Amino acid sequence: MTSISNPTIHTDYQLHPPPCVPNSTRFVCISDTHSEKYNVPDGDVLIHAGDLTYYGEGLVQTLKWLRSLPHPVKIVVAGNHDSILDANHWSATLSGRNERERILGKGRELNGPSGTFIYLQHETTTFSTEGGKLWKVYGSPSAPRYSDGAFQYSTKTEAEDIYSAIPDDIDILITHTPAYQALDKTRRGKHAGCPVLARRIEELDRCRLHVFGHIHESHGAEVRSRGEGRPDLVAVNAAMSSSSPRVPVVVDMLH
Ligand SMILES: [Mn+2]
Repeated sequence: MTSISNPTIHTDYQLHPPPCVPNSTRFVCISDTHSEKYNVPDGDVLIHAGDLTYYGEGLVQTLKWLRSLPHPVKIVVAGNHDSILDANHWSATLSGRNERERILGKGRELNGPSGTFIYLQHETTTFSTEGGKLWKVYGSPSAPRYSDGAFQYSTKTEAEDIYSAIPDDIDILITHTPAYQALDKTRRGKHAGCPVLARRIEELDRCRLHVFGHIHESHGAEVRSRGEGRPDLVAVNAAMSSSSPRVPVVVDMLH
């Protein structure tokens, strides 16, 4: 039996994936581009799951690149490297603040009416595709503390505060961190994803797609059946940065 949410996923293709499945929305997923540019196939929606920059450097270049891509909808969250976007993390000095404002001002200019992207920092957005399908999305830049970095939390309580803000009825979740035990294995074999996020996702009955990055070495996609009339959940670790070549993960979601 084919589930209504049956997704088609492409993680390995030469330059162009096969055409989009009819009556679907094509999501093209990237993350952890760290100021580098990649070949990105066309699609209805581009999702960037954070780490646009390398320690805050290269934000403007990355936004220019994202702006040049053809996707009619582009949704972006930040990551632990994007310290310039984290007001709590950026330098407390006046020159630091001025520099931040200067760069963010340039970023805002780039986010004009043409070539716009939707930046989500613990926020929800909805959009509809050309075919009229409405999607509800929540995006968060957070991750468990690891070394120094932006948007990180240290305690279970902080994590619960962050993830309890996700609306129950979202279709798509974008976070920088993976959830615990879902494409979150480091090269040392440790599961570095967030258990609080994993528990919250279990409560999101309508969620069909979770896009994240952060743990570069667990790039890929997996589909999890959740039973009891709930749609399958596609987890995508979209991290691009790697010593071996990778392509963006493409997911066609039936309407
Ligand atoms: Mn990264």
